Amino acid sequence: MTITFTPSHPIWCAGCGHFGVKNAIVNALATINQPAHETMVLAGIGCSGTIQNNIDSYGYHALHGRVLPTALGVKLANPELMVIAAGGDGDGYAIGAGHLMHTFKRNPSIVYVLMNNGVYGLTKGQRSPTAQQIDPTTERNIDGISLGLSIPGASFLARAYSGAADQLNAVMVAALEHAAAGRGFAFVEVMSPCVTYNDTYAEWSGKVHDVTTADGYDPSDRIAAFSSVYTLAEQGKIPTGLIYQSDAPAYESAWKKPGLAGPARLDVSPAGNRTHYADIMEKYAF
Ligand SMILES: Cc1ncc(C[n+]2csc(CCOP(=O)(O)OP(=O)(O)O)c2C)c(N)n1
Ligand code: SF4
Ligand SMILES: [Mg+2]
Repeated sequence: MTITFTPSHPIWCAGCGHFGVKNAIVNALATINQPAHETMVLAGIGCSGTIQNNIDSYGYHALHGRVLPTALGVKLANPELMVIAAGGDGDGYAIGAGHLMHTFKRNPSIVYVLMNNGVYGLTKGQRSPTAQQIDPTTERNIDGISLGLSIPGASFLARAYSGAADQLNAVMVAALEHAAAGRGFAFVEVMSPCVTYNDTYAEWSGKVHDVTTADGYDPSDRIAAFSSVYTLAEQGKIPTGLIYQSDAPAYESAWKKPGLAGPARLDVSPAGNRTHYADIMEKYAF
């Protein structure tokens, strides 16, 4: 099946980190041979949110902060789809923060790519929840990986950097494979600089540190992952890589029965269900 949708060209500023994120998603879809007509990319509101216009798949532009519940609804309706949610740090850690916690907890097999640039790029550079605060004694920035590590259902926590394409590509492929295998929620935070309002390339290039390069690093060890993330943050580093992966049960495993299609693939037409409707009505007959 061919879809007729033609991706548009990104409208981001030259040098925006979101280009690297888009390339990594496109590359990962190709690497796992994911058909376009079996893929849905949903995005929130922000410069990051326009990414769903630029990828050869079905797409949906959700309300600000509401991309995760919308993506979950799509996955429940059609569990065979590869569902990729995407958005910014404002979208995911501010207005949408509650949804992020509950998605970690539920662990549905969808991918969530959060582009972290420390600002609200689209609305001209206000400070986001990940911004380094002016006075760190009064307000500290949110760390989405630590948040995920604190919630038992979380099954895939990774961070990458737009300025390090090889690692970003590898992490993105692993995330899509995690979701495609029905292993649950694959969370990828990408450090994705906003060159116009918060150009952090020079700073972040010196701070990113791949945790998996440590001797004997075991991504299934939650306590070691916590320790590694905190120790590196104390040293002023940004921990990256596939930080944590577990076999927590996926949300849909509770109700998805073998051989039973999701609601989107069921025949719900009155014509196709006459006998069934007649059986139901029979129960109400006096
Ligand atoms: C309900 C609602 N509140 C506020 C806004 C205004 N708004 C649009 S995008 C945005 C934040 C975008 O920042 P982020 O999610 O970090 O994405 P970026 O542009 O940095 O990629 C805000 C507050 C909105 N569109 N809808
Ligand atoms: S304003 Fe920032 S986040 Fe938005 S497109 Fe430009 S560089 Fe990217
Ligand atoms: Mg942002």
